[in-house]
Amino acid sequence: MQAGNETLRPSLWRMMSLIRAVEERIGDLVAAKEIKTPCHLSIGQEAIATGVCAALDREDTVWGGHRSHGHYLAKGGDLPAMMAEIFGKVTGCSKGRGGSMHLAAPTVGLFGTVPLVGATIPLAVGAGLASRLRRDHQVAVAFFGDGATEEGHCAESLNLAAFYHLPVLFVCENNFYSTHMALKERRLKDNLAEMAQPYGIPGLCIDGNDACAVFEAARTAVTRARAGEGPTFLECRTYRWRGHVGPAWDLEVGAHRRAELDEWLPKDPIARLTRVLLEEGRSEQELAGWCAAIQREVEAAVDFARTSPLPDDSDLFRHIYATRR
Ligand SMILES: Cc1ncc(C[n+]2csc(CCOP(=O)(O)OP(=O)(O)O)c2C)c(N)n1
Repeated sequence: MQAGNETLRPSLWRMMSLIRAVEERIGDLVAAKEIKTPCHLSIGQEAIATGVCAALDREDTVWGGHRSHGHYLAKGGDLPAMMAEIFGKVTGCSKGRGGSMHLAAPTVGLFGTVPLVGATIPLAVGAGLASRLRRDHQVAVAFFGDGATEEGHCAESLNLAAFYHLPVLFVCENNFYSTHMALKERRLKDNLAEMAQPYGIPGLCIDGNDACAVFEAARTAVTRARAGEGPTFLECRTYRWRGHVGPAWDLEVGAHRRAELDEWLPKDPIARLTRVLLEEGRSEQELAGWCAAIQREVEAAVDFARTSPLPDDSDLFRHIYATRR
């Protein structure tokens, strides 16, 4: 898609709005205790999954972590199957065994979301290496948080990807927190994009709340990767509105939380694109119609999940690799 064309911005807007609506609904269902799996919401960060995935082909692979409802949906994962997974139902995308943190949609290139912090990074590098060996020009994307950059294998993966010019995008969603610890309590300098430099990887720091800017940066990186020119590191700056886990706003966590929210809420990536669409001549009514369609889609997914069966006890040992004793 082209950033300037007529379909890109509405489709980015719709995807961000879908992710927001789905996660707000999940948040309500968690609060009502209807959903039991831990849920890490990405509300406020929707522009990153949306912008990056819009720059990918269906065959390109994506690896997400514990906060990956947005990655699953933006890559084209089936919403009812995700909702059923979160409800623990047999119709879920991981057969109800994984819950919110273990999503998969292999037919659209999402081979797994992995809650081990930083684990997406070597997995994407492995996928990039496989693509290089197959010579099929598939690009692999690792989504990870700022906390994941502190894992040792992040450095090893950057080096390997750089050395072999692998078709990989390292997408760091810098929301400035690792659980409740702020970046400035963990690092001397706030310079994540620069960590790509010693490996000879281009590192860009971009506004992670601007879906069009994310898309443009990802598109350039994808073109580079497909041409055999190697990986790119994108640091996308954003802020997580809700708590580390669960729907609460976490106002009691950290002295600066209220002030930070006051600074970041007006930078809402959806409101920002809404303003652009209205300036371009879309009407409030048109956008309200898109919103209503999204709400209907979300409710249909919740109904599907609610009415799906739970896995049967006799199935407990299926789909596992260990031998039964
Ligand atoms: C290897 C490992 N260490 C610790 C944890 C516990 N843990 C879960 S999420 C998280 C914070 C991750 O922060 P970040 O990577 O910035 O992602 P964010 O939650 O901000 O999206 C931690 C420490 C874990 N899941 N895996």
